[in-house]
Amino acid sequence: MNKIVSLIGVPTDIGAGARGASMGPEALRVAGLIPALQGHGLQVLDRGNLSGPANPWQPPVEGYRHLPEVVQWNQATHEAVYAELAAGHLPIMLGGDHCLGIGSISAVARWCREQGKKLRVLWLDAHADFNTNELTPSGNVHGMPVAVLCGYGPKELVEIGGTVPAIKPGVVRQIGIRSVDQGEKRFVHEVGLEVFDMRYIDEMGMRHTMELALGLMDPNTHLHVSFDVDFLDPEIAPGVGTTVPGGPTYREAQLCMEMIADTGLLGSLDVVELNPALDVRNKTADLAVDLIESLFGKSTLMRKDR
Ligand code: EXY
Ligand code: MN
Ligand code: MN
Ligand code: MN
Repeated sequence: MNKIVSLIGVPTDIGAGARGASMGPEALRVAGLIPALQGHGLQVLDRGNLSGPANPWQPPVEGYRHLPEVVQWNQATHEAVYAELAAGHLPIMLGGDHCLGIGSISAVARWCREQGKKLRVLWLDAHADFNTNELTPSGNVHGMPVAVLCGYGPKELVEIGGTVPAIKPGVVRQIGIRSVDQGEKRFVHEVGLEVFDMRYIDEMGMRHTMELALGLMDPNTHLHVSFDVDFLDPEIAPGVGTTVPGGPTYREAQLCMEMIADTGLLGSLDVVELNPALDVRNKTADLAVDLIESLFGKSTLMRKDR
């Protein structure tokens, strides 16, 4: 585990359907993210927030809302994430809406290619985020980042990492999925995305799910976790713009994070879609910090075999 983590605030709601995720980075800091990470022996560099264009709040054009602004935010994210990886740090992106996954994961993929490392992406989300401009019901780019990373999307976005596609669908494991649009569902099947949806978790349990999602990783693997806070059940995490009932419970989410920590391979993290305008006394931010602590081994000392 890399011991220097860099926090990169990406205060944008440019790709979302509700305003407010732009306040996410500050809410995570207010919830005590920095001392929490330091408490686990990590050195924390807070790089502050990236800047980018304001949200013009316009309707979609050719199936995309705010595409030029989404491109600018993601270019900035890509460069910032790549710089931290090149410095040997573990970047944590404080979102911001999930469109920022395009910039962050394209940077991680570029870094892995250059270093000859394997990549595994865990996509923790209620949504598959696999829409295109033809399939999307909303035009919101936060519903498209996985498709864009796999090469399906506008040229300006799919080319952000230099190599197209930035990643192959085979490196992705999606967990917690329970809201997928009709056409999106067909497309997910067509490309063979590996999805552990809530039905799977209900039937097989989180432990078995995570064993498969984390399976077959050799020690030369860079594990990127893209944690959309709407992954969590809205009863425990109301502060998101696109709540979907029936998500993982507190204990299921903890186990998910703990099993990721146990791999020792976590190399980068996005924490996205936290919307303080919809939260209750920063409850969702507090929970996100709690779960991030588990990702960095909060419960490891309690295990007798360590
Ligand atoms: N599938 C819906 C759409 O594309 O509009 C909702 C997407 C929500 C995306 C959220 C954040 O993960
Ligand atoms: Mn998402
Ligand atoms: Mn989501
Ligand atoms: Mn704590």
